[in-house]
Amino acid sequence: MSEYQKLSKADAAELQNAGHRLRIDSIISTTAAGSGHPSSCTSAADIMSVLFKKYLRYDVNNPGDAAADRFVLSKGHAAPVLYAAMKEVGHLTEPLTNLRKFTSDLEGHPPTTLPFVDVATGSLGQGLANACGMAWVAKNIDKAPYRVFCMMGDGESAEGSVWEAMQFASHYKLDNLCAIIDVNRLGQSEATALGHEMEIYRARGEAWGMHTLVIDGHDVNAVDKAFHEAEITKGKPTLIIAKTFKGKHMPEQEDRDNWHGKPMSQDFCDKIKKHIEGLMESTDAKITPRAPLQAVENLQFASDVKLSSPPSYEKTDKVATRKAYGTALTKLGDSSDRVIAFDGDTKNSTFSIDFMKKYPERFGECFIAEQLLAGVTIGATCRNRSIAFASTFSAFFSRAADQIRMGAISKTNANFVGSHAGVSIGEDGPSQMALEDLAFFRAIPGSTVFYPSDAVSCERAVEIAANTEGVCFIRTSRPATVNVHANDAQFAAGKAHFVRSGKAAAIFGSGITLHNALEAAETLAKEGIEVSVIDPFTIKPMDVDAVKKAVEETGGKLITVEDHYAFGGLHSAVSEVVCSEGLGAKVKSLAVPGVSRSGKAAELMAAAKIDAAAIVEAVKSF
Ligand SMILES: Cc1ncc(C[n+]2csc(CCOP(=O)(O)OP(=O)(O)O)c2C)c(N)n1
Repeated sequence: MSEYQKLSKADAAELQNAGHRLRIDSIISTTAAGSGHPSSCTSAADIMSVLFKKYLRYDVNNPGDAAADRFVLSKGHAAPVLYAAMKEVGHLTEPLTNLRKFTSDLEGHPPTTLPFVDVATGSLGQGLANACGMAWVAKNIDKAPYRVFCMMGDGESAEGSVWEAMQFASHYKLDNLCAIIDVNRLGQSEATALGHEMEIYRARGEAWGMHTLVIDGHDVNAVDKAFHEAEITKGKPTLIIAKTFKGKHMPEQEDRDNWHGKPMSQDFCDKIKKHIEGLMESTDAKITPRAPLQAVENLQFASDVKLSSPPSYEKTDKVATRKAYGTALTKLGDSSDRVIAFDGDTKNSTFSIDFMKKYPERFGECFIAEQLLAGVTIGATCRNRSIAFASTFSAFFSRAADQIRMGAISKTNANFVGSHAGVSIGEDGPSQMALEDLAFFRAIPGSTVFYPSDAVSCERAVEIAANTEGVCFIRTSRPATVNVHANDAQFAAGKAHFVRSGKAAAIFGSGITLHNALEAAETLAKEGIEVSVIDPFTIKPMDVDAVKKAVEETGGKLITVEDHYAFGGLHSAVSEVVCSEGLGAKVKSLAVPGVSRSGKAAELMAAAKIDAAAIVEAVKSF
């Protein structure tokens, strides 16, 4: 354990001066932009100075290198102080006055287009879960000594997701993680609930299992000592709770309400700059950031991860797609030790348990904390460190909608697998049924939405998702169903399968409703009515050629049948193609009309009119 060496007077002066330079740069850049959050930057400036100049290990010319320590600015609105820090150490040469300009990557909140930003932040309360994912991967997958730091605001800490993340960090003994709360007493519209009640923060941090330190966040000596202690603390993550003042060293703004998110006028800017320059001590000390301890291989996005063996089912096997997910994930895990999985205490229902049993060291239990689950998974995949899958009941991903939305902004490659879709889960009732999930995941930019209908296609969906960039969502079903596709069937995103062909109508079904459609087709065939039954495989992208073919062959008689509410799912996807391609077709929608209830799956599907009988009726009433 290395002994703490107190800062020399000269080094302390230099770190203090650097803090002042970060303040000045944050104020100047936000004044130039005419918007931004200078007062939120100035409270954090001294902590940023010590962290970026003395503690973070990175190559200033290549801060995105895999070996580098990570920094997550969870209070993303303080982006100017992060840019100022990267300028201070010599990385950023672009004028900070480009802040918030359309032509610059110095966006209002940190974007992942900057090499020193791994996850987009700005929706408060999410950064720590991302940081947990990175630290978990560092420890368990990379097994490398790089560390992860995360800076939050005190207002931000009202988010429950912050404390979910601490619970995860302490459960997994992430001693490579250091969280910081910049307790500047003020939020956006008023003071925070706790103000400067530092002992209450301490008690909370300790209660969540963090090695908790309360310090004066403007005293560089105290900040330095705290970062040292975090570095040598083993077995526990550290939480530094720093008492600071919003608008520190801005004489007319410091510790005053109503200055959040307000840039200074040029006049104020000039005056404050002069004032802060007057506080600087002369020193010739030079402090340069430390290099990483150990090289770590940079990884590209993998696009060649394969199932270790192809699907092998008997035609008559009845297998739920959720079970096939567990099988496929395990097979992917055989092929690549970068495949990892997280779950939210539903692993025996989603079947991620199968993966956990074979690869326990690559499985992370997030417990019943879905925002954490999504945040950790997004953090774990960044810089291509892993191919990560998160699973829970699909309904519960809605709790993490904001994390997933932010994941898209981060350009995440995280994969989300939602089981227990629709009314076909049966007796558990509507609280457990996902009926909006397709609409949500389809709306995410760059997403791919898989809805496999049997075990064979589900295994392939998992394989394709692992190799597909952007957010992938796989919707799995609870009931066991027979296999529709041959073991050697070929699958691709945006490639539908005509499972049956006929001219009376074309029925698009996914998951359980594909089976209902096939049952209906049998019934209709007995009456001499032949219909097409189409398995789209992906609801996004939708196979345009398949929709065109269905329209041509049936004279424009299409039916979509889905175990989902009527808007944003399969009907929307098929109708979008009909509209955008200018196809002459009527698209009848069979979808769950409203809130369901407990009952047998067959009863609930009949009540929702998405069962075989309803499909027969829809075909006949064209
Ligand atoms: C989830 C979320 N809710 C609300 C906001 C709007 N907002 C931006 S900054 C802010 C206040 C943040 O206060 P604090 O965390 O204490 O940071 P400070 O600026 O004081 O350092 C708010 C409410 C947001 N960005 N994200």
